[in-house]
Amino acid sequence: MNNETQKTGIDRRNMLKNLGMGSAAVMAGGGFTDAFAAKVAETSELQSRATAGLPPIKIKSCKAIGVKSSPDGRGSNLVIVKVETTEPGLYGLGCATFTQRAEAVVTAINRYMPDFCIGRDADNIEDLWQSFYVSSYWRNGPVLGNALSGLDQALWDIKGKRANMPVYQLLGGKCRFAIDTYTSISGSTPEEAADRVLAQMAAGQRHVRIQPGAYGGVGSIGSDPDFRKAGFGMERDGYMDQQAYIRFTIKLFDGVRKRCGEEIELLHDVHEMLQPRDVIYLCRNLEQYRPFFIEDPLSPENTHWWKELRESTIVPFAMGELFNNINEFFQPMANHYFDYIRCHVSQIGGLTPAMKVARLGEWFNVRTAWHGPGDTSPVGHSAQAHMELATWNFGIHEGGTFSDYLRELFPGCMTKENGYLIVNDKPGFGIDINEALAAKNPINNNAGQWTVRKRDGTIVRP
Ligand code: GCO
Ligand code: MG
Repeated sequence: MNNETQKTGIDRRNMLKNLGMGSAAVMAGGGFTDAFAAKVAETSELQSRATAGLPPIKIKSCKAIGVKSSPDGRGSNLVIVKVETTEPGLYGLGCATFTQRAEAVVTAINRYMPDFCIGRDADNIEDLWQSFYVSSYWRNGPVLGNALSGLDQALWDIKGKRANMPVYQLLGGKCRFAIDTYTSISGSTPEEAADRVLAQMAAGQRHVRIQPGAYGGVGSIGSDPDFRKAGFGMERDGYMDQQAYIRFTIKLFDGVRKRCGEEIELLHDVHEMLQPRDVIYLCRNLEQYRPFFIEDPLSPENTHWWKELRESTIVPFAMGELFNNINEFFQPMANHYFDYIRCHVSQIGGLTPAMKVARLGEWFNVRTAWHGPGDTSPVGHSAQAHMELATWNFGIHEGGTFSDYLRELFPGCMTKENGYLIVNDKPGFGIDINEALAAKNPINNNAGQWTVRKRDGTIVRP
């Protein structure tokens, strides 16, 4: 017996003795004895059994890395959280991207997270999540939600690396060999859209989202609105003709379905930009083309329309991009109002809450379609993919095609073949960040363009 096993053996005997004394005292109503408290606090024995002999690890540092998604200074602002631990070389990455307010998220992370995190036990993800969630008293909004998502994902990455397993193994292992995806195309005419869908089909995609240019047809349908002529608002404000958009979208589905056939799955994102009654009209007209799903049909202000919308049409719905809190999912899921969960995992709080919604979805036959555009970083896409591999009620993954620059920036980035995303089987999320390259492409305060008006200048809510 070497010194270590000898010591462990003695510790175990002492611990059992003390635990026995402690529980007797508790049962007798005497509270914890000092010996029991000391033994529980001295975690080495219990901890080493729980972590297969690995030493406990604490959070040593955490910081934000803000980086552009393309090297020309345009593209999305991506925010990554990097959490380092007391184990040399062991760190985790998480996605905290809120592209429109990226600098606010960076501040939330760099100014508030280190004080909160440093010295805490990196193993206790649920406890860290619950305590960070209430740490500012006010909660349930973006920015802090993004910061928490980044922290949470980084902790899962650490957990996987520590266990020497990909995260999907920790979540229950694979339910499928790879992850099916949808890609998005737009067309200024149904013919142009059909050509692009055919090209995607030739590249192996089985699901394509079709849009008339930008969301709501902004910038492509009608270009000379009255508010601009009247000098109302700003010159750069977008214009949306809601009825023209509806008419165009119906023609788009008709043209694409006729040219591309029945095999291809077609999707569409309303992006919350219509009034509920108009959504009902649109969806009823799209039913004949059998959409795979219609995305975000209602704005957060109109969610009381769910019952009526659901009863008015049979098209499947994906919902939740603008949800801030997983509690928002419970009622609509329990009522079967929608069919796909669509939250921004990098905003709703990370894997810990997202897995709760995903598992709840299995109960109500609702599948996952996490939000995954260009303003979800490759780290965020990987985190989603690990959940998707391990979630029986997975539906579809958005996007997942990455440029050469993103592949250099995020070594280990997933690959797509035949429309399927493949994760590498490295421990954690299997993805890293090239910090030197990131430093050359910092984020900026380009907040995107979300001011869209109707003809008379009224703001459209996305
Ligand atoms: C999608 C989304 C995005 C959002 C964007 C906002 O379905 O992919 O609606 O494209 O508009 O993430 O920043
Ligand atoms: Mg969307």
